[in-house]
Parts: sequence; C-alpha cells; structure tokens
Amino acid sequence: MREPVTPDPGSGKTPIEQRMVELFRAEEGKVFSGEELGNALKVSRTAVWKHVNKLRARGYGIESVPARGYRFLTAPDTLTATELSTGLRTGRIGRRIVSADETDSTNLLAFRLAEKGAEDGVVVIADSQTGGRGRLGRRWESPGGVNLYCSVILRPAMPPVRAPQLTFLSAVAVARAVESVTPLCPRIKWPNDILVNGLKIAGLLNEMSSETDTIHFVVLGIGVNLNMKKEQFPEGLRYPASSLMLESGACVNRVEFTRALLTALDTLYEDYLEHGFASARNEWLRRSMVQGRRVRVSSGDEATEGIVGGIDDDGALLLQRGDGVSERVLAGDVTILDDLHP
Ligand code: BT5
Repeated sequence: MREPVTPDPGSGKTPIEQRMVELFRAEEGKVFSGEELGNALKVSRTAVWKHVNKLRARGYGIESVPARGYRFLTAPDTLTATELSTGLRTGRIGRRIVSADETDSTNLLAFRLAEKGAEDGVVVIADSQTGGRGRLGRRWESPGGVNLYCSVILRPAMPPVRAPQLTFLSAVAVARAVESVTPLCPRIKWPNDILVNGLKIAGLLNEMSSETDTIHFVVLGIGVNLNMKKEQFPEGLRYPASSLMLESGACVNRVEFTRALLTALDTLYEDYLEHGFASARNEWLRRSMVQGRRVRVSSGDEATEGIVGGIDDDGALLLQRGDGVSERVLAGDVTILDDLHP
C-alpha cells in the first residue's frame, strides 16, 4: 500500500495543498503572485512553487503567468482528500478524509486507523483496492480510476444491537447521491445492495468493533460502480451488475458523487443521532424493492419464503409466511419471487 495522502487523520491540520486549492477556488480566474500565496499560506515563495508542482503532478491544471504568478485552471477527477474536502460542507462525516492511491481494503484501513484512535466521521477512500471485500469473505472487484471505494468510521454512543441500522442509513445515502448526480432511479435490495434497472451498482459492508454493551466503532464500507466499463466486470458475478455510467450513458464525476454521498450520509446520521431510526427506515422502505413483495431468503442450505412486511429495529427482514406465521430473518440473499412467477 502506498502512504495515504493525509498521513495523520488525528493531526487536525489542513494540508498546504488543500489550502492552496481553496485560495485559488475562492477567486476563480485570478492570477495569484507567489508572494501573495506565500503570505496567505505562511510559507516561502520557493515552497509555494514546490506545492504548485505537487498539485500539477496530481493532475491539477495551474498556469504559470510570466512575471505575475499562478492561475488555477482545472481540477482532476481524482478522489484525493484535497479535492474532496474543498467545498464539502458536512458537520461530521468527512471533516477528515484519508485518501490512498491503492490499499488492500478501505474497511481494513479504516479499522486500523480507528484502532489507533481516528475519530467519529473520518472517511477513508482509495482509488483502487487489491483485496476489496464483500460479505462472508466474498471479493469486491475494485479497479482503479473508475469507481468509489469508501469507508466511514462512526463512534455512536449506543448498544451494538443497533449497529445494523447504520447499513440502512448508508443505503439511503447512496440512493440519494445517485439521484442527485444522475437521472437514474435507484432501488434498495435488502440488506445491502443498491440496484439500477435491476442491476447491482453498489454494495455495503458494515463492520464493527464492540463489547457486550458498547460500540467502540463501526466501519461503514461503501462500494459504488461509477464509471466501470463492461469489460471490467468479471464473468460469473453473484448478481447481474452494472455501473452508473453504463446505465445513464454519461461519465459520472467521481468527486461530485462522493461529495453528494458524504453530504447525504452526514444529514441522515445527524437526524439518526437526534431522532432515532424512524425517518431513515421510512425512506429505506419507500426506496426498497422488496417491501410488499413475495421473496425467498436463502442462507447456506436454509431458505424462507414470504411477503415482506418491513424491517425491524435490528435490521431483520419481517416476513409473513404462507402459513400465516411471521418470521424475522437476520441474514441471507433475497430473490424476488413475483418477478419469477408474475
Ligand atoms: C457486498 O457484498 O455487496 C459488499 C461490498 C462492499 C464493498 C465496499 S468497497 C469499500 C469497502 N471496502 C471493502 O473492502 N469493501 C467495502 P456481497 O453482497 O457479498 O457481494 C459480493 C459479490 O458481488 C461478489 O461475490 C461478486 O459476485 C459480486 N461483485 C464483486 N464485485 C462487484 C462489483 N464491483 N459490482 C457488482 N458486483 C460485484
């Protein structure tokens, strides 16, 4: 793994390059002299030049205007802490962002950082993952340059039994973000898939470190296929899959999508901490493709069939079985039977 761009999530300092991008962006089109930038950032003019070059190496277009200074032209669509943080107006989620070009799994990196004390709301993002993880030890395809692989560290003061509710918050956040940057209509499939046109475009992996009564931290893993091309999907995926680009016909700006996602999650999480699960649950049900449908839930060799009546406080699916008995299902893979036998 290469070093994260923000090496110390606990330092609380905004990196100079990020502050420089913020200055440029505050007055678009303006030519800044080296001296002006140096004074604002409290560094020498030579240091300004070095930081400008570092930004250029990361894909920023910054013009040198002879005898006058620097003019900001373009920002790259790369998921760096600098690019994502600029203009992000969340209260808690993503106030600190750790970004890496490549890591094994953002969930594992987030776990390591949380164990070292990374605070509530720290977001970990990687351009590619060498060991992206799905549920039950499955693999998550994570090619570089196209998608979003992100993990959010949360430290809610609540009992561990409530932690599965957070997966529902992240599903709703993904759905809101998809709607805000594309004309697509996302639907949620219990427990952790987001589908567009019946194809899986995102998956969620919620992991936790806890004791009997206390959550140490939760890591919400979110993988969204943004600009993945057809040939990047391997054969034999568990569910038919796609990306937002393939479904909408237009390339998605990854930075814009990620900011929309973090903003949605921030709003949902604040509301959740203040008022509880009810409003996220209602929105989840409205967006769910299983509510009121006849489904089969399989887990290993076991399968249960019934009509979905909702979700319980612990995230369990409430099934009304054919024999009238209602059952709570905690985990499994859902097949919608109405689709198979209309
Ligand atoms: C999931 O698991 O859907 C959870 C995926 C979570 C991924 C994020 S990325 C950021 C964070 N860091 C991580 O390491 N993980 C999280 P599950 O329901 O078990 O689905 C996994 C199955 O989906 C695999 O066995 C494949 O068949 C299929 N699959 C793999 N990669 C995919 C992709 N990119 N898009 C759609 N389907 C995929």
